Amino acid sequence: MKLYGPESIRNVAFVGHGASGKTTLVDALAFVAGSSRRHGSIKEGSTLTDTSPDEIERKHSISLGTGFAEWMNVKLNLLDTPGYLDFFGEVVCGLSVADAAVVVLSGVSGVEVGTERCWEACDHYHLPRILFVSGMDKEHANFERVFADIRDRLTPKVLPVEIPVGDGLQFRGIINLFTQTCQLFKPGSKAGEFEETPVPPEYQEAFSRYAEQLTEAVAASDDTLLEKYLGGEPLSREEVVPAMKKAMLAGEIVPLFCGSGELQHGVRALLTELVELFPSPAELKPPVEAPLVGRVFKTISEPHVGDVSLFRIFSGTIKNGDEVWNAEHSIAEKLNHLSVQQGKERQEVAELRAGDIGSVAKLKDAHANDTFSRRDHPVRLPPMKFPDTEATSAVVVKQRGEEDKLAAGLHKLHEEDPTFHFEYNSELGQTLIRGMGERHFEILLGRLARKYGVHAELSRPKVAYRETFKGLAEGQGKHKKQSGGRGQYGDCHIRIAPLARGSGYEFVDNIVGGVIPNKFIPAVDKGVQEAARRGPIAGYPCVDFRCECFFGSYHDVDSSEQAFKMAGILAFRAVSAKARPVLLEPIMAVDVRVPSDRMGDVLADLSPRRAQILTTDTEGRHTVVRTLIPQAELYRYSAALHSITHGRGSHTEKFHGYAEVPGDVAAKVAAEHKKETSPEE
Ligand SMILES: Nc1nc2c(ncn2[C@@H]2O[C@H](COP(=O)(O)OP(=O)(O)O)[C@@H](O)[C@H]2O)c(=O)[nH]1
Ligand SMILES: [Mg+2]
Repeated sequence: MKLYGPESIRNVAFVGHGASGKTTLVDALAFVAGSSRRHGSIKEGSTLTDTSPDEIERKHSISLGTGFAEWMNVKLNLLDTPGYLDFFGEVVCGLSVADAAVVVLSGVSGVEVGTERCWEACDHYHLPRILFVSGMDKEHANFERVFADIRDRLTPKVLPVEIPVGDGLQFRGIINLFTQTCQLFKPGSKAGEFEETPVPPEYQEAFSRYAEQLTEAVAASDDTLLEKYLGGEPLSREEVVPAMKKAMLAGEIVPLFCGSGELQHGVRALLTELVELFPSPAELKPPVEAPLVGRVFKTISEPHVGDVSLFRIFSGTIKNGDEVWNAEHSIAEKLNHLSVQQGKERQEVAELRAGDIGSVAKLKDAHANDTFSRRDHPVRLPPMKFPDTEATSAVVVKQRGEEDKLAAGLHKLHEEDPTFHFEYNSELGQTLIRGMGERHFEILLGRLARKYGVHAELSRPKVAYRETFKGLAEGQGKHKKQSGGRGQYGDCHIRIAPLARGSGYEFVDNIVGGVIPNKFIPAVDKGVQEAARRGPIAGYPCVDFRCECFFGSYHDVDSSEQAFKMAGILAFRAVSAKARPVLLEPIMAVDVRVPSDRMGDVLADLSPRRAQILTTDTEGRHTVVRTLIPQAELYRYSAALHSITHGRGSHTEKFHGYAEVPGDVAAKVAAEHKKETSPEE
């Protein structure tokens, strides 16, 4: 491969809603440029960037795929991202190393949830972007409708640079306002063959209207051009393109193109626009000044190869075999077999320069978010910000004895996917996983089975209930045993009193006159604490109470720490049942963000979940509802919210505290506990 310097590289992320045509378009771009050998298809599972068995089977992207197209002596690095929100972490990985984005829309569906979400993410990264309406050949595709949709729901700064000749099944050409020419497709062409013609007469009116809009908007962004324009002089393509590029960088213009990735229409023109309208890394400021800065934005573990790390260089050059410094883990890594990815294929290269994207296999300890630098100039780039997890579940192995393998497999999955987390909760005796949604979990479990040989399934997470007391009570615990030899004697009187929520446990020694010798009092405390691990209602740990030991007796010979601990246990058991015990449940602070027009349905769903609504605030078209919801009511909430809002709602959960469980619910929990502890009944 040729060597490319920063001025001849473009890093472009392809983002948008699922099934809008991103993967097909990326495949077509690489193919039309001559950089990949064949034009693949989703149907046949042969695209450049949907290469994992999951993606081929499900016919949609799941993880970030990378390829490149060499065009006009420029290397276009193409980052194909998945559209489903469950895999939004991959979009973040892609955008964090892109200098620009193509937002792909379906000519049939226009602006969708995923489009809006990706648009916001591009805003966050301040990326210049191009809008591309793909699938113009699909039945019911309609350019004008999609254009209006974009103006209404994404940005008023959209400016068509191409308009189609015919929509849907009539789609037969593209008029380019830059070149002022029309490409008419050869009938039946499958490889984008076209004939260049003047603008057809029936399109003259639309052409003039859009061309006028375009010239005016571009002229308005540049003083010299504006003067010329107002003076009535025509603007040439050579003048318009750089001015537009500048306006795009400033976020003032978003050009709109159209075509068909499947039929490769509009693909050559798009290649040229990507080169001409998007900035090269040479034109952008690197995030920090240092001789070498590279970000690992993704690791993929591949069978037979091991871990492959994808990285982008922001400054400096890396040669094959170079050693780089990973300041995150304070280790040096040797980059052998330096490569670039073309889909799943790796092409070895001698060196990669600033701005470029490459890959390297078998590093010792490199993960997404790590930075490559030089040991004498260590750098750690600020981490990519991944979305908060939306869903929690428990996971169990199907076959006993595979628990260790499960933990190892989950660990690998987490290393590959920063939006996936897991932990073993020893109190509940469950492995809990957190991620973006049910679809995300499903994919992860499939990957776990295929790659790591662990078969596991989702199960409902148990709830970490607590117990506490609402009343005062006192009583005695006496442990006395006389079974030949030395006996055992311990006797204590305790009082239980409630404490404020969150205060934990307190022990008060109120023994007077040495009725219990000092050395045995801590043993009473120990006994109470041990017994309080299993509360009187349903065996959950007791919290937020004070235990006061105020009286007792002892025996000169038979008393021991062990005996007083036993007395403490007996005392707690006797007194706790009388101190009006109640069940507490974990409450989560849940922020739900939904389109305001779905608020009614969302609130209707929240009420049976025993939600306490704190505030509702409007943010543009959205409403954010802050609520407190018992954790027990949140199982599969992300899936429910998804279906109520057609994918437009999202939520975050954070532990808030414990609160008393209403009587009817508590009775159910207690009954379940009884069933579990005495299954023979
Ligand atoms: N007719 C037609 N079908 C397309 C076009 N682009 C994509 N498709 C089909 O639409 C579906 C989704 O395409 P895909 O590239 O996976 O979309 P992505 O989810 O955005 O990556 C697949 O069945 C494609 O074959 C197009 O330009 N024309
Ligand atoms: Mg895709």
